[in-house]
Amino acid sequence: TRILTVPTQPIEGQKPGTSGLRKKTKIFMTPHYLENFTQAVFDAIGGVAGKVLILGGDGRYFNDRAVQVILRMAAAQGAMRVIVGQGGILSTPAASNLIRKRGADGGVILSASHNPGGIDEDFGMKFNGTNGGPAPESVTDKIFARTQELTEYTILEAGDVNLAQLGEVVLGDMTVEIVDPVTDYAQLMGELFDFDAIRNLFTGGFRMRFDAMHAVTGPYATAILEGTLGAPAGTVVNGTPSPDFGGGHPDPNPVWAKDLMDAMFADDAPDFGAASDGDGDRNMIVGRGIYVTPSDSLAVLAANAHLAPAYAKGLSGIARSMPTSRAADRVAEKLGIEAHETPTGWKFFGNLLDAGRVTICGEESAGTGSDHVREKDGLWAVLLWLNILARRIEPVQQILTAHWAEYGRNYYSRHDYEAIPTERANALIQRLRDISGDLPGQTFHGLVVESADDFAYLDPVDGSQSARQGIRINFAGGSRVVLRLSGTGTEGATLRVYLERYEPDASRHDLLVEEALAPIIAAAEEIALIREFTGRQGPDVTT
Ligand code: VG1
Ligand code: CO
Repeated sequence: TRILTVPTQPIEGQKPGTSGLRKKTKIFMTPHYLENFTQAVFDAIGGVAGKVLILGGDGRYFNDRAVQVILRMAAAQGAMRVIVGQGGILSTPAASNLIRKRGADGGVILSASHNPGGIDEDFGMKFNGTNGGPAPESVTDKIFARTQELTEYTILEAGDVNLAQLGEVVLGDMTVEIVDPVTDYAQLMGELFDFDAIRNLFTGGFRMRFDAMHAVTGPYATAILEGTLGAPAGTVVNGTPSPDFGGGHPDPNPVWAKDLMDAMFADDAPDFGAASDGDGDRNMIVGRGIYVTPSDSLAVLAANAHLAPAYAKGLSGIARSMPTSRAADRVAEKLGIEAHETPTGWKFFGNLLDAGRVTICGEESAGTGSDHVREKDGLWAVLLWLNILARRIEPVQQILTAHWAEYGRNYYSRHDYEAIPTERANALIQRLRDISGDLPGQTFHGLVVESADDFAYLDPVDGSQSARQGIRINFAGGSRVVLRLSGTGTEGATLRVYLERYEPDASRHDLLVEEALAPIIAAAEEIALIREFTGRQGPDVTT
């Protein structure tokens, strides 16, 4: 084996977004593209010589090739050991767990998460640090800076490593350790939850449907739910990962997981439904005849977490991303614990979790997690729900109704305008920045603006600042609109409009969400001129 030094040039646009670098797969496959970004990551962390890394991805198209390239580059640059999931597969939370458990110096995760996969769809890559969490902005800024000055990279001249076989193989001077992707993760779940109680639930005839959406959680869910917990065979559907996720969007929401919604609203619906995304860090929760919004799920999980062994001592605090509904804040208030509001993206929770300031975190985009790893964790959320259901023996519907009666209901919806011209999206946001100072006191569709700003975050742990994280428009009475541009898309810009109405009165907790939010939607249009700027009559996706 020889080490090759390959001359290269900076490639434009290798800027990590909300969650790593995401591009069309074909872009990632162009010569030097993957290699350049990998080199930039290695350089940004001070090289990989003598280090231990975790490596794996969600199995989407090009995962298998990319893993081999990264292994050869790590070997060429003196890494001591790379621990890879069998077949190059690791879910995002499982990778986070392995980094922590094995005391690794970090990990590379190959995924574009909920974005579709395939040669004509999306691919992605992100780096997680020693705590198991996504690299903070200070590191992603360094990575981006390195992509703009690269002149060469090094790679070992060698054939592919056989990743099908568990065990250790040598690549140059580096050890490649191939591990089962599920084992360590499944063990961790067993430590957190009351598996006996959940097993009894299933023995008692409780029925569930878990839709893995042809993505990475299939093997994890099958092993844990059907294997360890004794759920009947067939509980997990679409459980075999495929490189293009069966041609669908592996995005667990009522639009892309419509089959699950249909099953849960049918006459013979099971008791509980759930789904996860491409890389296994998101979750969707559906009861019989009722969809649980991720924001409500976060609040309910926080309020009931003490029913699971790992959280029996109580929570230190709760964090949510800024656009996530404020339902969780009310739970924190009642529990007398800290509540934090962070910018979108899991990387902003890392410091709070490391410092022990929060135990549970969540995002409106179907992400929930805790201090057990440093990523959101789809199956974790499902298991916490199951643990709660096993202890409360109540339908999901009843748990939600009781929660709303106690805390009030935060009606919530997100409208996405996808692939709109970037200049128009930027202009819309810029205009809101410009007028936000004048909004307070004005009335739109009967709603009085109380405050408006472009959210800026000051990290209370390390003092780092992140500005321009989205426009917040708060109305009197606890309702609000948030507007921001997505940082995970690969085509034009995606405008996200987050709509929230707080309703304390229990006699008004069973409205249709669209009806409950109608005044907020109208006010958002009047303030932000969405139709005019986007040229669209309505959102592409409503969740
Ligand atoms: C979206 C979500 C955000 C989430 C991110 C990564 O980002 O809104 O909450 O953390 O995806 O999730 P954006 O910038 O497009 O709004 V995943 O499961 O795609 O890694
Ligand atoms: Co994901």
